[in-house]
Amino acid sequence: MIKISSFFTIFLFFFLSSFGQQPIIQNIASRNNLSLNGKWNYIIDPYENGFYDYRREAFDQSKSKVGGYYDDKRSVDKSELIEYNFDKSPTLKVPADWNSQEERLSLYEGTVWYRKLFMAKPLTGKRYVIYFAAANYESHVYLNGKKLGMHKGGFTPFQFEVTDLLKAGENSLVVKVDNTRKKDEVPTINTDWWNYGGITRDVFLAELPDTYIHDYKVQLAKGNANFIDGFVQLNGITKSQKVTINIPEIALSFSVNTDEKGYADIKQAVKKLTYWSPENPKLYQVKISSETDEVNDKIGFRTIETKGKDILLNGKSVFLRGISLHDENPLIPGRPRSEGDLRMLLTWAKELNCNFVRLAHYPHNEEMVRLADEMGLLVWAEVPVYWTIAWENPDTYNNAQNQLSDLITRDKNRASVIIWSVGNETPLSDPRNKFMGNLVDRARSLDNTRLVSAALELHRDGNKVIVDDVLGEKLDLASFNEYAGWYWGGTPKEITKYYFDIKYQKPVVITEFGGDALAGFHADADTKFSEEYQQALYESQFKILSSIDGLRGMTPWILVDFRSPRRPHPIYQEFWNRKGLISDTGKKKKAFFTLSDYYNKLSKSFNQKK
Ligand code: GCB
Repeated sequence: MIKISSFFTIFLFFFLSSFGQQPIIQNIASRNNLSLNGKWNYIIDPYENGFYDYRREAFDQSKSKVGGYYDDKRSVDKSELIEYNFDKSPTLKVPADWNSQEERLSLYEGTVWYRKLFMAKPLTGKRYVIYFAAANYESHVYLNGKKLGMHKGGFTPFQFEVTDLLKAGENSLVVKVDNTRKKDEVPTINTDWWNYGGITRDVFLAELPDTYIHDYKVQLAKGNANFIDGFVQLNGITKSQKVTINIPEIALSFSVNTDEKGYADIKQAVKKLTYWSPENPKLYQVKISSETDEVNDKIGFRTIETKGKDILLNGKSVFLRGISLHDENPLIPGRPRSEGDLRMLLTWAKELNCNFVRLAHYPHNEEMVRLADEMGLLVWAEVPVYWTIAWENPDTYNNAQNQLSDLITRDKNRASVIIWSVGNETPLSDPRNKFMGNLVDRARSLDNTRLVSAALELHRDGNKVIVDDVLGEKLDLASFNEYAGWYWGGTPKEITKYYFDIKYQKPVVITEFGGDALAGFHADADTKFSEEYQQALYESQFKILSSIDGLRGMTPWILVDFRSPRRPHPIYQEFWNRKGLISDTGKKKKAFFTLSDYYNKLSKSFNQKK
């Protein structure tokens, strides 16, 4: 164990015991890190024998706290009974879902224990944090037999300070990951995507100075393209420090002084900026240095606002030529594992002539959003408040709010992100309106510079398609999913009779439309699941949507076919949702080219009009 001052030990003790999991550290991946990716030994534990004793009492709640698999015991005495053995257990790769790696786990939902041994050389005066970019869904984390804490939510990062538990030499990190679907969780038991389990994103040990830059926001102020409005937050003992923000390319350097809580506002006039846009995704090197720490980031500056039925990016009208995406790359297959997997998805979006992506239905990888920054794609970012949720359970609300807060905390410096979405297709009721309304307020209180929306539902009266969900009053956009020609309304040629009655004087962004097509299945345009049907459906959709006054964008459903347990058709689906414009083997369907042509024309005509 490393030596640290007793004051520091006491501080850490209170810090760890009172918080367990710490609030997210901004840009932690850029720190001095030891990667814990790679092979982890695992034990499948459907009955949770490694967590509960035979009376179903949790070992880690017992007095002795021993007996759980997290002890990572090895037998030293031949008469000793130990019924597990990580050293001799098989391995899974991290980051990755377990379903795609191991036949026995392809349909598994439950607990898997992961164990990683790693060597560390902790230095006196440094602090150490173990960071998980995501694990689905509930994770209990233990270092050298001691519980660090628990995290719920399959798509947001979490971390634990381990300064006083990290050993010089070998360390054992054990994580119990459970992807059991539960009614009161977020998402709930019912979704149209695969419940991939496991440690699905990067894991590392980060080294930080004793007082470090915990969080910062360096973004343009709402409605002022010449003013940076943000903050910096230090964590540690030396809370009052001078912090300097430096953007060398525009020769800007200024300082702020943090208060006794380690906090300072950043308010600074700024000139000569080249604004970030999809056409010119300009990012600046930004250096933030305190007396004890330094962090570097690449940040773009832009404004986003609505005016009547218009969306203005850097003060200019923009049409959001988008596509929806899941965090899944079927060519891998499963959850993406590397930057290349993510870049492939965004490159396809670019080929479609998109300037916008909807990252549905939950927070995607931070790396994805950084790539969108770099490649010039605007982003709709969402939390998994999807379909039905236990609207009246306060724990469920807190969980949803935590996921939203973590998403906003993580991605608030990304110029690409212009919209926070608080959910998708949630059925109307008073408790739901309250729940969703509170999430909207929460998003606005954390970030007043971006738009807030949700993918709403519609209803029909004859040929009239009505969008009048009360939640829409609180949102910045009129955004809704619309499945004419697939779930209702007849064949593609029959749907052109529909027209829209949208109750709000706001820009309209259609968050979904589409239909399934099995790549390579050709028939006439009335035959469901054929490429021709999907193509005709897109063409008819363009006709009906273009009549909407204030149409300012769309994200058809979806870029690539994705796995879904709800799609059992033995010929056309085989547990794939086939609404992709690209198949599970990477083949572009006819509708891919239809949409790319449409967007190409739209980019020219919309620019000319404005
Ligand atoms: C929807 C959902 C999306 C589904 C899609 C479909 O409305 O928002 O998650 O996958 O429809 O294919 O039915």
